[in-house]
Amino acid sequence: SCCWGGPPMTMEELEYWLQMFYPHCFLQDPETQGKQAREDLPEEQEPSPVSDFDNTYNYICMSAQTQQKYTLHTVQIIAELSDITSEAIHRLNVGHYTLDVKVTQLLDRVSRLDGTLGEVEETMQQISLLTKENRKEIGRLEGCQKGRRVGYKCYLVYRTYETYAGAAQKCLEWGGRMAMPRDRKEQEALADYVKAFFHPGNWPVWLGINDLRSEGLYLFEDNTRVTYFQWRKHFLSSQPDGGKRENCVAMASDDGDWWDNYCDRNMSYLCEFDA
Ligand SMILES: [Ca+2]
Repeated sequence: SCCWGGPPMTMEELEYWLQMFYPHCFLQDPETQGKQAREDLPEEQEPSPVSDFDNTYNYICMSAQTQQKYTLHTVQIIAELSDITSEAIHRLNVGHYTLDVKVTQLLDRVSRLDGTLGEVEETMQQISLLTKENRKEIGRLEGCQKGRRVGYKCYLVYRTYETYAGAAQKCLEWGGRMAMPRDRKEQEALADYVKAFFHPGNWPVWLGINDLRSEGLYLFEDNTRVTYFQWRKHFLSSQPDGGKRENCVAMASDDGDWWDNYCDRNMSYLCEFDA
């Protein structure tokens, strides 16, 4: 007999147990229970219920002859499966090789693109540098072409409004520096130019002079000391009068006099260029 009447087991345990001790028995799926054709089974071995365990499942036992037939069939299926598996493994291998080649090609392309990108970046840096140099060259040319030449330098007014620091930056970008009238001759030429430029208006324009580092000690933008001054002198308002609050110097366009101002005030500015 192959009938089982022991304590409850899980389905897996039961299947394992059956295979170990009753290899010619198998569990019958409840779906097909009663519908399955019985022609392979000898009549004397009708399926019997598992009374003490779970009566919704049957397990079926086969005669040695039927078992042989089933085993042969299984071997055939395994052989077919083996062929299919080999074919699948072969195709996977081919696929893997193809992917490997593609990945290598992609890595190669990425590497070449990386190189090209590097070259492009270098070129752009060169262009940017050349653009800056060009702007400086244009600035220098404009400084003397549009501005006023005084000895070995040219002054040029820029009408856009900048803070003192902004104006200093702009003058450098134009290839020059903030205007630094160093003596009476330069001061008078500059005053004349600025007056003519803004006539008939009167506007303040930044010069490259400040006492930012030390109150009352006036320095040019190149950190040299100012020795010639053109402060406005008037009984109502004598300059400089801003103390530590006003540390940047602007020229009034009507008479060329100097006034101290808040450095963050926005106004037109003067640059100078080498002639
Ligand atoms: Ca001051």
